[in-house]
Amino acid sequence: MADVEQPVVQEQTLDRDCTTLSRHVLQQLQSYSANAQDLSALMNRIGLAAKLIARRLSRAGLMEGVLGFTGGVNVQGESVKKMDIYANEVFISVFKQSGLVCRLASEEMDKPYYIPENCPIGRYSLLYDPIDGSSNVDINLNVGSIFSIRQQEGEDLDGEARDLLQNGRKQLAAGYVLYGPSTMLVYSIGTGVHAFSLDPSLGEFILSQENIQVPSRGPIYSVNEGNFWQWDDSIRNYIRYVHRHEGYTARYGGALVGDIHRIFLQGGVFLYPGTVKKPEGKLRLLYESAPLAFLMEQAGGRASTGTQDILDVVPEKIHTRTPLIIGSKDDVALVESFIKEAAWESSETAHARS
Ligand code: P6P
Repeated sequence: MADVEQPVVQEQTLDRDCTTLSRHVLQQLQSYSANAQDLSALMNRIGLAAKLIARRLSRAGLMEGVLGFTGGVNVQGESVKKMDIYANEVFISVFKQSGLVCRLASEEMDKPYYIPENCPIGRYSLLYDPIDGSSNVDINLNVGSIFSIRQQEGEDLDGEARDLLQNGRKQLAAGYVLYGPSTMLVYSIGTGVHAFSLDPSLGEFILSQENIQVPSRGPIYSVNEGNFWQWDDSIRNYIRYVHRHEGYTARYGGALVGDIHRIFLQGGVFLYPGTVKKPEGKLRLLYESAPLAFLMEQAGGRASTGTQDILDVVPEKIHTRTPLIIGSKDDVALVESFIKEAAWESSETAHARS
């Protein structure tokens, strides 16, 4: 009997459409163990939260209660957008039902939120920035969510969550959701960085890019140059360098997730340095810089405070901030070289004076 032609194209399309988030996690772990199933279920819940937030954002101009400010100020001292509150509550609601997550730590909450009914069984903590770059919501530009999953260690009886105050290499999983022209979810469980696109017709995140590798160097430098005179001289010298040399282009969207996603795909470096007044910078370690650093290292890039790898920083408190220099390894090293040179010069000057 003649070989029956296999409809290859259709099979490939169907196979692609079946590579959902939860299936991909199990494929990556090559296991159906309890831990693998937990991570698969956790990622699925992140996907549900992302779909709920994406749906709300898509109706922002059409319904009450989405745009604008609540009139409140969060623990960061920042004015709270209505979307910040909604997105924060989405994560709480989605993970309350998960049975897996005992504790949520969010940019929008001073203290971690406990889900007692989950705690004896669910030994995971979710750290997240529910809507990053929320100032972009009212002008219909991209925003993101950033998440990090850690194992809860110990009973945390006094609610101080001290086990969260460990370096970023303790993360089990990390990722972000980019709410842009399409909604993308990018994650890693330590086996590479993988991107999923939300197919609204299926209501599923479908694998669109596997094993993303950031170029070793790239043309983009992404920084808010409005802070130029607030920075240390070393950073100003780096900016003068890229101004004077061919091959660099500035891109800054004011929303971390979109700016970082561009770096992942095109290469280059994103910087949010400290300033004279705020040497620790603006971005929060546990639910912004550390998850993004986890991804960037998985993709062959680097993330540094300027003097220390982000993933080695041990926070003093949940909302600890650090400077952030993240992206292609050669570009991060170039920024660090200006910082090292300035430190060497100041030590030489101090030595000469002594
Ligand atoms: P600036 C948004 O508020 C955010 O936390 C990040 O998403 C973004 O990268 C940064 O702050 C922008 O800060 O000071 O440049 O407006």
